[in-house]
Amino acid sequence: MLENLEVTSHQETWLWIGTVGMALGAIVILALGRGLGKHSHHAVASFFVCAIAACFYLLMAFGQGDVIVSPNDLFLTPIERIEDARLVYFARYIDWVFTTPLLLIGLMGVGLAALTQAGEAMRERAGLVAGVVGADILMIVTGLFGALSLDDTHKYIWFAVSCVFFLGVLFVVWGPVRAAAKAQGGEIGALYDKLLAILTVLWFIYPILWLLGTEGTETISLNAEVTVFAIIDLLAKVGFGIVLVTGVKKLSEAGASASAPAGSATQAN
Ligand code: RET
Repeated sequence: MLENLEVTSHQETWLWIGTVGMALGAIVILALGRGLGKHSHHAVASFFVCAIAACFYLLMAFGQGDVIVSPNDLFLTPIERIEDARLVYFARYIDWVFTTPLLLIGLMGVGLAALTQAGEAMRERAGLVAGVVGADILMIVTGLFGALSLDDTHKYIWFAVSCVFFLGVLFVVWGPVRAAAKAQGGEIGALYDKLLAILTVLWFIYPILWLLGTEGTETISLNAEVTVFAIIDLLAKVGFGIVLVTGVKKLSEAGASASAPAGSATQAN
């Protein structure tokens, strides 16, 4: 659709809201993370999730984060072929390829906190983290391939491949990582479950929006898509980061961890 080839002022406004929201979120998370002591890595990772997103939102607000994909023969064919051209905010995928692994590492840092001893436990932890991060990176990259596809067959095959990796991520964080979180006892298990529920609900919106939006079926306008992406991005990054950092802080203040020895079953790592 031709109207979806334009960066409108509505989109610009929401991209600026995304930029400012992420920048403010980064500052708030840094402030909340003060006093986290040896758990400060959670605040550092959550800060960078928001800082990275702020930079990519700024790139998009400046009009530098989108590209028009069009048939190679655009200028040699009748004007109707322009209908096949689409505007793609490719910058989203660069943002996500860095930030989604950091979000998952934050979640798994809570769930796998007890697996810190050298040897078997550490190897199990490394295996789970590598599996989730690998699948997540492929989910984003293949999603980008789909977004850049003009041919519907290519597009939906890439979408399906991306969904398979998404299900792989969910399988691990709902299966073995959740079991390890539960094994650490009540409070850590409860924090993990809360973070997992927030992450799952929000992350499911991304493929749905992709399908409804200009990357997929063009059921909703690019304006609507940019608006909803900005809102769920803020919730998935700033909202998730705040719940993570305040949750870990509460646990460490309650003495569930701070002075416990490394590898203690009650340590929120
Ligand atoms: C894509 C493409 C099609 C299939 C699937 C997707 C999933 C994307 C997800 C993105 C999460 C992004 C987050 C950003 C943080 O702000 C790539 C849309 C499954 C789950 C959490």
